[in-house]
Amino acid sequence: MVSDSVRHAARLITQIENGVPAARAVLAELLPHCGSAQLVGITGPPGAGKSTLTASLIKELRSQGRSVGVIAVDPSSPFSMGALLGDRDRMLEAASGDPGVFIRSLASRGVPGGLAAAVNDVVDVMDAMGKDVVIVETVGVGQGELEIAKIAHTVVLVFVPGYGDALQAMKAGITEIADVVAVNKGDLAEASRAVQELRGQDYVRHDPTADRTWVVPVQKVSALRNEGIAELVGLIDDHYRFTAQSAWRSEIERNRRHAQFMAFVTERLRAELASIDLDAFDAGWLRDPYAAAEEFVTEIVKARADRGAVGLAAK
Ligand SMILES: Nc1nc2c(ncn2[C@@H]2O[C@H](COP(=O)(O)OP(=O)(O)OP(=O)(O)O)[C@@H](O)[C@H]2O)c(=O)[nH]1
Ligand SMILES: [Mg+2]
Repeated sequence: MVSDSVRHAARLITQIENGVPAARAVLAELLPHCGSAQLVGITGPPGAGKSTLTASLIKELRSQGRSVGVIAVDPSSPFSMGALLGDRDRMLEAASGDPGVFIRSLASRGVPGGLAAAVNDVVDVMDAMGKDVVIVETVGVGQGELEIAKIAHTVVLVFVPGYGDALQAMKAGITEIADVVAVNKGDLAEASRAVQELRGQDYVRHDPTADRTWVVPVQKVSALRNEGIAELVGLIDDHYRFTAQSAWRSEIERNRRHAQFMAFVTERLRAELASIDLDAFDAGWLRDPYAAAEEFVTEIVKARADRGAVGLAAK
């Protein structure tokens, strides 16, 4: 039995995905009910075991009586579609009809306002539904992981032993985004060495709002065998509590609203600009498109400044 609220949420998420304007009014109504969910990002290279780990996190969190929302962000390449279906199977098995779990995948293709904003919107939906923890799984290649870092309270980087060339990139990723490192496939022999090597590095995260640092813990897990999962949840919770001891956590909330604001402004301006009839302008844009563009933007900024609004240039 699917409850009405789940049905509403599912419909709203589809509207968000398709950029249906009406969704924004509903989201605005949800906002006062947001802010209590703990947001966890799971990222890492393809095949690291993120989905398997998410499935075991669901099980662990449920055994602690905590409700869970999951957003699986599907990279746009068609080849990943099979993997995604596999992901969903694994997660659905973990959820198997449990009303305390709500899982949605988001296709990164063609979300009009951009994927990061859509993920933020869906996080709000799950937050307003009362989910205690919302997990966002993305493949950490390129931009995805940086954007997720701005969405989650705690980013778990899933590391796999024996990745060779990827190691350096992973290490860069640790310093940039990881709050907690999970060395997955701990059942494989190489895992212990990877854990030792990473623990020797003492990665830290700087609280952007206060003069203090968080030492990034490295936890060995086996998602497949459900080992180290309770410990990992403990570390995620430790980090979440740490963010509450300064303005760090509210800074994360600010970043999420900022991403939504910017995404919408960008989308709206793009639509407005597309409807401009350049032939009605003087021909300056034909001779020097950049200078004409600069002048055009300056005019808009000036118009805002003239009426006392904070200008775009007011940085
Ligand atoms: N030995 C071992 N294999 C694992 C473990 N966790 C996941 N795997 C295997 O690794 C493969 C990839 O797992 P996924 O969970 O799909 O990895 P993913 O990071 O979600 O992959 P993408 O979403 O495609 O990027 C699967 O064959 C899993 O069975 C583990 O703890 N130990
Ligand atoms: Mg996956």
